[in-house]
Amino acid sequence: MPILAILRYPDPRLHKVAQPVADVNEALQPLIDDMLATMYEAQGIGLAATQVDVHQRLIVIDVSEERNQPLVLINPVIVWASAERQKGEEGCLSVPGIYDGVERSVAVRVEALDRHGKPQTIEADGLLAVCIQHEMDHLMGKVFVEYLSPLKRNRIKTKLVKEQKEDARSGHGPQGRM
Ligand code: GNR
Ligand code: NI
Repeated sequence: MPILAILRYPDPRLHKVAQPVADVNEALQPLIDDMLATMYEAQGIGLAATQVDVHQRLIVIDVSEERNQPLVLINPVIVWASAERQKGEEGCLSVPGIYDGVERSVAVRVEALDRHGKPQTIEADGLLAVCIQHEMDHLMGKVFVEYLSPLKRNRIKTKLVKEQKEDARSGHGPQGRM
């Protein structure tokens, strides 16, 4: 199962809007498996297809402690989000080493297809609710740093561009730094 390269901010491809998956079929299964393998390898709790430069509405998530409860959400739609919101610390595999507070709904209800094309409804709160909202933002081309002040965002941009130049020079791959 190949590990996929994760795009790093400020790569403009992170801002592309994903298109709905037209047909959930066998052809999609290798991508799902590769995204799960990539998420586990990177020790993330979620991964959106956008982050591996596939601009389709597909996300994988696993917020379990044992890393054995994979969720696959295809064409996800948030059908309800709590009015109650809370600020929590977020990170992103596409923004390595950066953590900051983002306000999100504390609970959401999501409708999506599973990997077999079967409709599923997920009621989420806690970390799962945060993760779902973070991943759905990716599908819309939005990265969490866009919720931060322009000053913070520009500092992050400068830091990551510098790191990526150093990585390119030393021959370290994109996965070399978290
Ligand atoms: O691994 C991840 N951890 C995380 C922590 C707090 C809020 C959101 C996340 S998602 C992130 C993986 C990722 O970048 N998914 O897009
Ligand atoms: Ni992310």
